[in-house]
Amino acid sequence: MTKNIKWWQKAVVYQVYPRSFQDANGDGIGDLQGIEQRLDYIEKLGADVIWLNPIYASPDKDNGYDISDYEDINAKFGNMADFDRLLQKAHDKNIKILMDLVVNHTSDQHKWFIESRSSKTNDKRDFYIWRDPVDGHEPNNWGSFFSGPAWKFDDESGQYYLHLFVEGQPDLNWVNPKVRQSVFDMMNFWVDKGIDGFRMDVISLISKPDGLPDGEVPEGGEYGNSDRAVANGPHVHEYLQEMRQKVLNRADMMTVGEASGVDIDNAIKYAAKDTSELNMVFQFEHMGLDNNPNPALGKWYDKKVNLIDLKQNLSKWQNKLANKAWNSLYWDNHDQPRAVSRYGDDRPEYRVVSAKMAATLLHFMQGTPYIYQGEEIGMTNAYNLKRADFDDIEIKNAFKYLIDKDHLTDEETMLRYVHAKGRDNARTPMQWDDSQNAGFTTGEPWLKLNDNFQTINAQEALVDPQSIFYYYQKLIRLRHELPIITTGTYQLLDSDDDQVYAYRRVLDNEQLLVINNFTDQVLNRDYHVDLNADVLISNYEDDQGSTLRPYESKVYRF
Ligand code: TEU
Ligand code: CA
Repeated sequence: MTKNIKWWQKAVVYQVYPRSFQDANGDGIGDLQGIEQRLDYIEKLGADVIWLNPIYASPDKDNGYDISDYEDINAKFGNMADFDRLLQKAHDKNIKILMDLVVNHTSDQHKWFIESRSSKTNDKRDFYIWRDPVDGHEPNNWGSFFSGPAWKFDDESGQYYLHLFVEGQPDLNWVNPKVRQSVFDMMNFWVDKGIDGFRMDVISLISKPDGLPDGEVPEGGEYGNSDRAVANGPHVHEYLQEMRQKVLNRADMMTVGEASGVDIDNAIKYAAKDTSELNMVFQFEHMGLDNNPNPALGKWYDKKVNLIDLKQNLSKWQNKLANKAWNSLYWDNHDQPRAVSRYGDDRPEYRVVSAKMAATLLHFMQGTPYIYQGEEIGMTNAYNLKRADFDDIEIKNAFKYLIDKDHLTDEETMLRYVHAKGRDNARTPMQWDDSQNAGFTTGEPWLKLNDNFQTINAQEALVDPQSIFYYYQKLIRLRHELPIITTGTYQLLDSDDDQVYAYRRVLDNEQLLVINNFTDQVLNRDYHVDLNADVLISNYEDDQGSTLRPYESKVYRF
């Protein structure tokens, strides 16, 4: 097996959210030149690949996920020459670049949509999903992912168009072969530039079910669940195989599909070993374990995940994908709260130790790990932001619909939920140092900073040999050095222990025992470890055997 390992199976990805990473020209918005200035930092961490969130021309209704020109750069971030230089500089350092591919939808300002909307007989009409009203209403009951209906009425032509996300993000009609060919041509434009792969936005949603049937309405909710109605539609695998033939096979690329609504069986099809489609998917099941028990509130909730549920879920993915497909490993990204706040403990006395615990838990699993910018210094959720400070359309709509319209919750509770789950927790500017605006910008930052930047920042981390940064650096190095981390089998220990997450990795005669105390308690657990066993990595300086201190994490190697 070791011989057939692909480069992306040993790689660690560092995700950069360009808007919030580094501003080079003082306009308060991160940009490509800023990323270039910080390449040394990413190189020092040791990541192999950078995934860039969308940098294409966009009216920014959903922070770049509404693209108006796929072959142009958002002027806020720079221009194509800046991109070409960044790619070159990254490649000079042996760092690869993964581009975000957003092709379930475009912006309503994309020239295809402008034409499509112009008349019912325009030859781009069929590039999008237009339907007549039914009894004066929306064609079906689907809700937008970001609250409200998924259909927008167009006065001019008297039809509705589908937008699974916000109004400014009309869904492309993948049934139309001209749409597919246009997307593949555009992808080839980027492949020809020498990029190293794609992260594919909501790729599980591109094939809509025939006849667009209503979705199931959650109890207390108003709209049908469009995620469940649409995900893994009838032709999605066919379209991805076509993409593989026409684009992906042209180079040695890495692909990861963002796959909301995907279960194990589907993931095995998307990410099968034969690579007829994608290399791996981002599954969402573990992201939903701490959802609100009231389905109408969805993710908006502030209770921590139950460890047994988490173990069951992650172990299922580890075991069932083994030898069949490939896992991606992530705690957070630009859509999720901060890892240490959600899976660790961001109180000052536990922040560092618990961030390292969460990192250990994830990084010894099988799959390709993703580190979201700031995770490597233990950045926390942004509790100082108030309703008026938020920028994210999902958060704004949630306040608007769930409080103002549906009255599902009150403002104070909603704010608590947003502090626990809102996307802006991840999007506050990167904390580089303790100077004004954390070294992110000399101007006015586009989104308020987390007010803890004076204590939590990269400069601080880089001078402290015990920092979270150096811990991640070591995790990455170990993955590069020890094949067992990539190829070993996975075995969960004590599945009913709701305080400690322990597992083994096994390869031939070699073994790793990974032990993580998920609580702030001192615990006692005996894993019958030989006193002479080597501790490969730990977040405490000494080993106290069966005594596990708060959030203690250690890995033995036999
Ligand atoms: O996210 C898709 C997705 O599934 C999200 O709706 C997710 O459920 C939500 O953000 C959790 O709060 C992708 C992108 O990552 C996201 O940033 C975009 O807004 C979205 O697609 C639309 O392109
Ligand atoms: Ca800028």
